[in-house]
Amino acid sequence: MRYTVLALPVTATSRTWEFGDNPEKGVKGAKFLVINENGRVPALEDPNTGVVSWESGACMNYLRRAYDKDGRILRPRGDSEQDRVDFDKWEYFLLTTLGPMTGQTNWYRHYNGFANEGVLIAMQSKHGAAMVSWRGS
Ligand SMILES: N[C@@H](CCC(=O)N[C@@H](CS)C(=O)NCC(=O)O)C(=O)O
Repeated sequence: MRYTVLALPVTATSRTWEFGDNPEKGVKGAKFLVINENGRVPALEDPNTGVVSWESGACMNYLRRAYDKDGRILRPRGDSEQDRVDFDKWEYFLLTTLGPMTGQTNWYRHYNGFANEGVLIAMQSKHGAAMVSWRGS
């Protein structure tokens, strides 16, 4: 989502939230749950329109509709059906494969508090799949 914002003619400020239920700073805290009741980042609030969104795909599509109305910046390479499919397939790959695998890999590597053999095997498998995904992109 960060790169979507950077690509568009819009000024944005970002805020970092932390894991946990700290009422002021946590993604499961009261302040953040007003923005995203699912308690996860990314989320966005657009003061220009009052729109609030979460889920990276929904946020990116909103930003495209709101700030790239003519489809000049974030769009398929051309006007053919193949161009549209190429755009869609990379977007879906990002949302359904690369994003989730990378997220799980980060969780198991850096945040999971209890390591055991099953978790380590799962991590290696996820890590491998995420790396293959990144290499292929
Ligand atoms: N499918 C969601 C995934 C969101 C997600 O899992 N975000 C993680 C960080 S990458 C998070 O906020 N985790 C905090 C938690 O689950 O407590 C999206 O694409 O936005």
